[in-house]
Amino acid sequence: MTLPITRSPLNPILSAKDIPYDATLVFNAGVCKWQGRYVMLFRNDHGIAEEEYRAARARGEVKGFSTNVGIATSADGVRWKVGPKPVFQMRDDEVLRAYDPRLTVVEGRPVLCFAMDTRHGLRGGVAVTDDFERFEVVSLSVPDNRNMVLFPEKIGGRYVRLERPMPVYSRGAKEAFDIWLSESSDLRFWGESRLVLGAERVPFATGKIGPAAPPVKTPRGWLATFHAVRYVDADLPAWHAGWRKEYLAGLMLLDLDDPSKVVGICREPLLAPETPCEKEGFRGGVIFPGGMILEDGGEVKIYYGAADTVECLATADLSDLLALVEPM
Ligand code: BMA
Repeated sequence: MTLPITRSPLNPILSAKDIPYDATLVFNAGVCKWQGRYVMLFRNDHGIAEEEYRAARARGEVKGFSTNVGIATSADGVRWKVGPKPVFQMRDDEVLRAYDPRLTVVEGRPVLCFAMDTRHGLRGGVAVTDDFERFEVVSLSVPDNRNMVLFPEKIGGRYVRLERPMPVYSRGAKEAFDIWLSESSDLRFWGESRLVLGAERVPFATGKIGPAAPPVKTPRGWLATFHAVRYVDADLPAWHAGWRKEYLAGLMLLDLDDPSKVVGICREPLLAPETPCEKEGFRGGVIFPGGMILEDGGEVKIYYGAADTVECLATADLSDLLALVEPM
């Protein structure tokens, strides 16, 4: 089945060669429209070159990248100008790194959701900013939770986020992780948590699923991408042996008034790894959407990390995307 979504001929739209400071893997970006331009925050893993990394892994050593978050801006959402230095980074005795930024403008203010690796587990964070220079972290979850994305407006008087906790004991299968939702009155305290979509309901997932880009509002419901893992039998091209997880982009529609209710889902992956920059890289076969913009004319821009190495763009028509969604 050919789905009505078109990859940008300029892909990858952002990669390490575009970055004016140390950069190796530039991917899993969040994107929003703010004050008349597009703003992208991207993950930058750096500090080790490809050959050095491959050689260390082949010797059985584990080499970690350093990670920061950089900024790029754009007038058209396609061609990007990268800021001179990283804008967001977390590291101390406890915190190893912050990564996978997701951006939502809510009540005119940019909000950043991010993942954080710590010595005591993976946490999901929420930060607010007024200038993309200073970020105030207002909330950090208990472990293990991440992939948080905020809806662009309050629903029923509360802020709402999708998230992906990792229940290792209770789900009966390795990495059977699902999409959840929580609400907050102030972005700090989160509760009323409930299940949105179990991994077993996604026909093309054989492993975990999780939120991807922050949802966009349409007359028929909240349109949301998600990521889904499909295990494969042979190693995929990667900078290390043993990589056997394909990451696919999924599409679902959530109820406008109660977004914990799934109205429908696209039964096929919206995007599966196809092009060289999606199939080959640090971890080949990975597509991970992090940004979605609905333009006034109905065009939807979907930004996604490819192969954990570069950032790509695909576009589709809103009506075509809505037509793909079938009742659950
Ligand atoms: C997930 C996260 C993502 C990454 C993906 C594929 O667990 O770490 O940041 O893109 O794996 O490696």
